[in-house]
Amino acid sequence: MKKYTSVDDIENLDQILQLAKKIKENPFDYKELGKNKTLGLLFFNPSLRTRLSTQKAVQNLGMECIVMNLNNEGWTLEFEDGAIMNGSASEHIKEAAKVISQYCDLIGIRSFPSLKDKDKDEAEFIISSFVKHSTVPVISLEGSTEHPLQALADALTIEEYKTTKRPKVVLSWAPHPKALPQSVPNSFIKMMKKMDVDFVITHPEGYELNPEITKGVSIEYNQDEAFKNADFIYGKNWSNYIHYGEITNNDPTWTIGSRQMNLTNNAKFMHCLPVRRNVVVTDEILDSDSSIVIPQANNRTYSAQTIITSLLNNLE
Ligand code: AN0
Ligand code: CP
Repeated sequence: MKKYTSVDDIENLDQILQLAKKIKENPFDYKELGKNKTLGLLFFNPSLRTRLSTQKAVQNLGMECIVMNLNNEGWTLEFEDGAIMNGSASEHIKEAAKVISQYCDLIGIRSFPSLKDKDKDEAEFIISSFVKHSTVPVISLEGSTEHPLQALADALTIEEYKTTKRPKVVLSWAPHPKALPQSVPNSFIKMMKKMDVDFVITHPEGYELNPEITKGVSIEYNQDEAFKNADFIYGKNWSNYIHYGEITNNDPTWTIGSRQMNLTNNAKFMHCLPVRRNVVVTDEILDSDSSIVIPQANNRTYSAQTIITSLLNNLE
């Protein structure tokens, strides 16, 4: 593995999941691999889990970590080639990425989409600029179209909690007061396509995601119908992809609660977090035994550690 900015960068998921399980069993067995290595974490947006779990993964590997919030602590960066830099940006990505690469063996970047300029977001403008100008491997800590570390933690969680060989997994849209990225659902869909699961997406009509990503996946507009016999429910809001970045539906009947969960095969409830209680999912579900969002978040450490291990092994 040379970079991890998309679920597409996983060549052999079985191998990666085996490594993740081994790492989770013995997280401190790989301390030699990370010795004298540094991971740089660059955040253009807030984070709780990604920041802390990746730092934890780094500690488990005997590495060092340096973290920077680029939005309010760094120089404003210019990303356009050939820009005349007489505006607010003080430093070009060309210098910044090369300089950071001298301090770090790996670079992780969180950069949410604008949700205004679809073409720029789909080009993963910021992360791909880092990939282009860095001289070390880049990890996405959630980009404008994907959240691949989350998806690997999700895959590991499904592996751990499944009780049948081929579980039914349902990704359900749910309401949210803010316009959110499509990154988490995109990466989750790509991951489910790699796994042996019966996968269904449910969302209101008009909330279709990028058809290149959902190609071949069944879409059920009736949420209750989709939930029938499900083993896993993955709740998540995303903003409209067609009317790009808009909120065109806030129907509270889509809030995931016992009405829908009672239709499932005693399904486990998953969410990447942070989650809005009683908007995305009810207290009743989140506080019940069917919710596995806390162990799911725990798997973020092993997801990050697995990817860092794979990238470091490739540097040797
Ligand atoms: C972000 C999102 O939906 O992509 C981050 C989730 C990991 N969520 C919010 O901004 C609430
Ligand atoms: N799930 C996730 O990535 O959480 P944070 O935004 O808190 O990092």
